[in-house]
Amino acid sequence: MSRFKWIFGALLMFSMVCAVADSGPGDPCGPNQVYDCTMACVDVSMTDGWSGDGYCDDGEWGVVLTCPAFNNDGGDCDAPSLTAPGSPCGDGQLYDCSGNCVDAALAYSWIGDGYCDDGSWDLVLTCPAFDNDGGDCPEVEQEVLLP
Ligand SMILES: [Ca+2]
Ligand SMILES: [Ca+2]
Repeated sequence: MSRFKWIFGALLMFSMVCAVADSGPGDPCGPNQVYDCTMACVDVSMTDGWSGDGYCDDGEWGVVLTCPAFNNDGGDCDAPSLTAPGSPCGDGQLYDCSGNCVDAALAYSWIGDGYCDDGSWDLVLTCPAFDNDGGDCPEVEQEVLLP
């Protein structure tokens, strides 16, 4: 009898493990709740209402919908905009950090030249695509290092 119970228990454990493994993003995890792409249990209203709302839900607002189960957030997180800083916009030209089409050679010659190009001289290079103007501009937020 005890052996039978042990087998039954093992089978129960096995089926529970399988049930958990079978769950994936989009599957229910409670009343009106489903798993998001990180398997976090969130309200259905968030996954249904936020998919395809024009905002990329990659975790910034607490819900991650960037997976096939949510159709990659209804397309909200598709390829970066065509005006992304550093993207080419013509012959020898690229977009600066404000989305203006500027001369690529000029932009690159200004990166790290010691002047902070935050728009004062037309070009805006203060974004990660240009390594924050090669370090010409002071960081807005300095991390305070504690001794
Ligand atoms: Ca969205
Ligand atoms: Ca500069």
